[in-house]
Amino acid sequence: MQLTVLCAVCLLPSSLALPLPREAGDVSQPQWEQAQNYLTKFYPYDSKTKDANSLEAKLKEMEKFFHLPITGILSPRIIKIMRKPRCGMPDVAAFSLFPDSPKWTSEVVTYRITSYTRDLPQFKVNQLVEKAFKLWSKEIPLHFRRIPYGIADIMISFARGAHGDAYPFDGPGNTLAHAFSPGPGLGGDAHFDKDERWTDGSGRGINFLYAATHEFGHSLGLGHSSDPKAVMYPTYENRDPEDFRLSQDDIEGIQKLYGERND
Ligand code: RSS
Ligand code: CA
Ligand code: ZN
Ligand code: ZN
Repeated sequence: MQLTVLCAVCLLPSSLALPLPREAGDVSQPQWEQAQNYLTKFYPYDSKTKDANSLEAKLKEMEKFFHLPITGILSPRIIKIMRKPRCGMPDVAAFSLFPDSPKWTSEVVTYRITSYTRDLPQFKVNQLVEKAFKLWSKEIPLHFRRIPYGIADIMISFARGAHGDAYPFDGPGNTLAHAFSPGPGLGGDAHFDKDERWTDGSGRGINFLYAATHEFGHSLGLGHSSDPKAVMYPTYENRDPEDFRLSQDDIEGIQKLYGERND
């Protein structure tokens, strides 16, 4: 069981040949060294050729990923992004699984919603959770069953700040939610930051159906995808949450774990 923010233990290739160009005067030595470590960790190889590549090429991949001008030169702007807390998955390949590919082994997986947000009526949250699970169960031979009390495989809650696991939420914005990969105890559980403004699509705020579908992808064993069309893409910004469906990449990822639904 791993939380998405701790989901990859990176074995770093020693592919660092050339040092990274930096904007003269703007980037200090420690920042420059940290940036090189960051790039080696999160961009271990070329996303197309899968070969080890230079630090400059890694930086260009990162700039591309964050839709920044592609310069290959380390700037204070890119350092700011590196400093933001982020998931430990490399931003390469399309879909990804957690190490050891944890998954649910029973055909029926239970869930329980233990707390709610004030932003949406409870029945609406129940509906959207059901809908999010359906998006996944349409593709795989699993059934999701809601239980009203007791311990479910996937415990779902809204919480703010420190909430009993090692990953306190951070107030409005930044991290919106997190979920644990399949397993006992916290495994599979999905937590949503109560400090966000949650919406069913009818008002401004974070689309709960979208976030729930993403989190349940983690609860089922999917890591992040580098495909910007995938629901398992790591960021909410620039998504179109009003009209979304699982992408081919999400479907391939989940079917790799559970196989296809045959009814
Ligand atoms: C997950 O992977 O389960 C969490 C993911 C999420 O919260 N992603 C952050 C995000 O997109 N936040 C949007 C608002 C902040 C924008 C600033 C830049 N930034 C669940 C989503 C996909 C439903 C990732 C993120 C983006 C982030 C951050 C995290 C700044 C911390 C700080
Ligand atoms: Ca937050
Ligand atoms: Zn939590
Ligand atoms: Zn995620």
